Amino acid sequence: VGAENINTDIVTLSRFFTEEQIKHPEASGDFTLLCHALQFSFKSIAYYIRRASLINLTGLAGSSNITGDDQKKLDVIGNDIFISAMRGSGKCRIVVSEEEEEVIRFDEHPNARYAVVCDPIDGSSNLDAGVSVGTIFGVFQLPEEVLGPNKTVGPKDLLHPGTSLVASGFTMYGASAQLVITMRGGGVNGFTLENSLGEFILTHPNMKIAPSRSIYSVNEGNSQYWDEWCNAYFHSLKYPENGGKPYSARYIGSMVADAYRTLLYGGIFAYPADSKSPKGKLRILYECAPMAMVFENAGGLAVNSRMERLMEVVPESIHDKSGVFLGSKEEIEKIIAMYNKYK
Ligand code: AHM
Ligand code: MG
Repeated sequence: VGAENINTDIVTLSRFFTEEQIKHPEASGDFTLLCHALQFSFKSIAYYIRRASLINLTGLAGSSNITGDDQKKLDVIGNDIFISAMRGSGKCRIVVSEEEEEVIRFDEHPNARYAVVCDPIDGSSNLDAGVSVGTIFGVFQLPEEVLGPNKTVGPKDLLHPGTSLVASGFTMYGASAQLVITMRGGGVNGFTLENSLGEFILTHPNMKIAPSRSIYSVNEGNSQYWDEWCNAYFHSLKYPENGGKPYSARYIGSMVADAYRTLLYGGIFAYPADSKSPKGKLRILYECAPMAMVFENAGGLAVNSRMERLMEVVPESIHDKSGVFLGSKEEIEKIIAMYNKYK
């Protein structure tokens, strides 16, 4: 490679955060520091996932999380890494993690302005097979009245819709670690972890999802539990009218990986509520809402099983669940049309 072909002006995630902060001269820098802690947790989780099979991290940890799933060793490690990073940032007051029944408060930082929600390792049933998993995160800014040493924060300070998120995104741990982040009212940017440098590099600036694409992603094994409109919709993709080409099916079983592919290629990702799980499987606060924000900011759409905008759904509890449909604008419009036909 000739020297002239080497890009010496790369945008790292750190540089990106700095440039974002400069755009907001009123910003205190707290958010930037929080983001640095977030990116460190993603790098650490990526590091342990890559070494999992070599250092005896696969298999179960011998405890259960609140949803009754067997916890993997890596689930426990990912959770601990995330919580330590948030505590260490000094800018996070409270965390909700999929792996923790209760909220985690950092009372040693009473003036910290941010609340962070996360699923540290989502899709962990895929871990032992070395299939992609991911971390999903969302950031809320706490109101002034709950800040200070004599104040307390609790779950009620987190029961807000996705429209209140100031930032969200995910990191997929696949062939490489891919971080996707978006801020309220902003675009979506994708970064790739360069392992030798230990830096996330901006490789997918201003990501936009294609308006349509004939790919669907859903656990079709649940179809006997689906509502009629839902079955009719997926049937219509496989048996298009007028002899059109049927859709391709792609389902990894890791929301982050399925969503990342959908973001890049277009199509629809769905986990419907059904008769077996009337509230759906995926969690509103740290799975559905952050993903919905990414998809909307990339020009896509995200709705629940009542075809309501996912970003506006207010969770009733921190682990509340919802059906979810997200993807290309025209693909989501198709399912809304089918729902309305059957209503
Ligand atoms: P988890 O948080 O316990 O890993 O479960 C969430 C995962 C998602 O990543 C994925 O979309 C879904 O569960 C897959 O569920 P299923 O195995 O029912 O298809
Ligand atoms: Mg999960």
